[in-house]
Amino acid sequence: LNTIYLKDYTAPSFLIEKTTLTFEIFPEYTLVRSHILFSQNPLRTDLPTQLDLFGVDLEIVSLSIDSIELSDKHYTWVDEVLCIKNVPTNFLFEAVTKIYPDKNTSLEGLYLSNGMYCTQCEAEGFRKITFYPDRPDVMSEFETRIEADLNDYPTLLSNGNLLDSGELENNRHFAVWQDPFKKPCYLFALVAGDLDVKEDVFTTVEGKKVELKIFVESHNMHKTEFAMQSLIRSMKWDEERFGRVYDLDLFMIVAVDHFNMGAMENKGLNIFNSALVLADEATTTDAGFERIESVIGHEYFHNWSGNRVTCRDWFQLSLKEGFTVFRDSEFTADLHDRAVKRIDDVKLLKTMQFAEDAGPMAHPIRPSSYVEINNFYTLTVYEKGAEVVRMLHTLLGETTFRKGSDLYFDRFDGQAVTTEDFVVCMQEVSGLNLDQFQRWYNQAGTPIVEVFEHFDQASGKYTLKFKQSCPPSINQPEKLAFHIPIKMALMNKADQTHLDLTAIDEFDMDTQVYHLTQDEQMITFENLTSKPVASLLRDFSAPVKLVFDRPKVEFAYLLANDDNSFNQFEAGQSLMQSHLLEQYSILAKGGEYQMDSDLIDAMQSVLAHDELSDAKKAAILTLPNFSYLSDQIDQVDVDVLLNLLKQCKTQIAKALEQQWLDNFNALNDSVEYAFVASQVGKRSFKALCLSYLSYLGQYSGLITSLYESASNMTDRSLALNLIANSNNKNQKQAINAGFYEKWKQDTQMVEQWLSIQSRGESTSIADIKALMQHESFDIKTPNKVRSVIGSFAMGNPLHFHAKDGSGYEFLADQILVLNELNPQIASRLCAALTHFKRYDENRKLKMIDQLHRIDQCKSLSKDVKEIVTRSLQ
Ligand code: DPP
Ligand code: ZN
Repeated sequence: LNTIYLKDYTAPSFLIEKTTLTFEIFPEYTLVRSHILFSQNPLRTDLPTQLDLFGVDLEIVSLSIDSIELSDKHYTWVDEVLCIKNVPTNFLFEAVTKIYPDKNTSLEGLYLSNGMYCTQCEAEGFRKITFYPDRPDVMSEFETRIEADLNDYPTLLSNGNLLDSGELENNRHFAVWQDPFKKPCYLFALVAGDLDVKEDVFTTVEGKKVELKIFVESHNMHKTEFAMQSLIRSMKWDEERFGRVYDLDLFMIVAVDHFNMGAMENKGLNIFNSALVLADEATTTDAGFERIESVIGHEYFHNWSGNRVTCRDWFQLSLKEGFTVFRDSEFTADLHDRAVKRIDDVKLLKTMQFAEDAGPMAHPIRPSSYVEINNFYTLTVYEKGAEVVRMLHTLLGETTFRKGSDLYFDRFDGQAVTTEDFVVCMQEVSGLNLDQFQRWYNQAGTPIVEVFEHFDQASGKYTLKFKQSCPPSINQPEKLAFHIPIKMALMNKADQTHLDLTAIDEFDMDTQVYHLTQDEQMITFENLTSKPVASLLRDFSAPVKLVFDRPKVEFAYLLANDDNSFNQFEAGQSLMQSHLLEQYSILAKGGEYQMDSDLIDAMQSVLAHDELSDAKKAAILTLPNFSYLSDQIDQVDVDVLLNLLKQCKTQIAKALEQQWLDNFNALNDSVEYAFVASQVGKRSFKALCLSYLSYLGQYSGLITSLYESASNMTDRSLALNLIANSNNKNQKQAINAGFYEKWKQDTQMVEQWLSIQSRGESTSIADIKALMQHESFDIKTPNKVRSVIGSFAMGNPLHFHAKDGSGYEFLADQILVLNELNPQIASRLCAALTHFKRYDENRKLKMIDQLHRIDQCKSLSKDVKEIVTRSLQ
């Protein structure tokens, strides 16, 4: 395996003045002609004369330099690198290559999706189109001419503005696109297809009219309105909140069914996975609408954080992704319910990213090495990366942070830069020393912050001690102390006021942040009449594990009284978690489950709380999930934990049955559906009530009638999810068959239908295999693979973790098939096997066996090889 290191970075030898491309699309192949003006990079004082270009799966027709054709003795082409020696200082490089998009199942480079040509170039897909310096620090203007059959491909698109178009002989036509902004080739895009277009116009704050176009297959036109409105909201929000104005006259989005990622921010021509753009209330859930809006925002926001200012190299990926995820999460928070958005984000981080940090793929948000960069489009780079930006925002406050981001965009516009460049801007505008903060970019793992408190009634003295540490990760046995912002308040139980924290050295009054920078730090208060209740790490101000062994009554107090919405939620989670972990030890030793009546009381008071919104109630009353809990337990026994969760939910359902039912009935109204925070909150609370009731057996009628009467996909999918868990085989089959019959023409509905079934508690491996035989399944379509195989491996713990190892074997079989077709998708699926350390000995060994079996495959892609090797080392 060839490992690439950050420390080996060198500036490119040659820069590009302009890239001109011609694509001649024919049924059997596509001919790509490139015309590239190179000049020696003035920064390279060693005056290089060797040109290195990347190229993969290309058939060479001709190569030339300054119009002199090269023969194969002029160059070498080994392992993706075409190397031409003795080139002049400035020269024209031309290549004619043949590619075969119809055979391209990797979905990188140029490929076909439902008869439409489209591209995906990030991270290193452009090298499958033509020879090029495929690295983000080589930026160029692009002019692209596309020629294709007029009937089959009436729509021809690329980045920038349309310069020319017209008809050619033989019923062919052409279009020429020009992108005036310099960009790296990973932002290149091309589409040729037969598409309908939804149009609108956005007038920027500067008064410029921007044409907006969303291209879809004609049968999807009725599902484009929401994406269009989301785009308009994104453009407006980025002007208001970040001062970022759109720069071209045209912004296009194209929906494709075959896509490895969610969406791609190509300059002026975003390409989206259909599932993340097409929506209407009949087929899209509340969660789906929110996700679509946020991804439309995310890709649009990349126009500045990613395109205008891009990454120097792929180690800096979090520079654009962490920042852009932060931006899209603020977008959602500003538009909807800030507290609920924060809760959702932190949940994702704690269940998925913390697990990554604790597993074999642990890496800093700026990794120092990789084998295959596609393996680093991770929760760590994205979500933890966003948390690191959020910490900067917390440390600086909104006004100063905005000054920092303005400075960053201004100073580095048109450049390819590093994460240090970003942090330095934040340092300059704030005057804060962020040297230690930079460790967040270089050290992997989730820091642990232990808290100890002591109150002495006689002297009125209260001390709060913080101790930080971070467990070792691969290649990083020792970690240095992090700069951890701990947003906090000390609450006075007697009168609900907060203690005055002005006197604390490390405390910043403006931001309410305590700066933890040492391994250990202590705060002391004198002259208190009673012990305060500490509300720490408010809003989850740092991505750390807070360990604070405190009396349960304090959690109950915070659950009832904390005026920080996130911490109120967190207090409830702590109560549930401690109950579940206590009971887990009892069940693991063969004991019997016993519900804690204090927990029921606490839940009851949440239900009766009149200041809490429906959305908050739903969030607070949801138990920590299987995946999160299994991370808290050493060598978890899957059966014990699943059994525990089931018993606990059943007891909660029983104890509060009348409340769940009353609330369900009250919330189950027939208002006309709208995707607005108040309704979304109602529906999420309603879903929770019905989910608890479903544990009691006698409510299946309620579930089926909700299914039958549902006027929107949120309700319909709730019912379908609960039905998928039930053991009533006949009823389940009838409902599933009916659903498919009704919706089989709608790809997004079929994908959801497959996914719900695959996650169903009563769906066995045999059922999964049967689903893969269903006419709607296709292993070459990533969404289908994710819906069935991914949902099963990540969302069906009961059957995936079957004791006999059959779930693991099944997954390994699929990984081996996909390895040949689409390495990126194969590699993603490996994650479910790599966390074997978490599980009991029997399961652990069976998972390792399957990893070895995969490892023995002779044609293993470097994507899969890297993950498997790291896991087994
Ligand atoms: N398209 C992916 C994203 O926006 C990769 N850049 O995150
Ligand atoms: Zn992104």
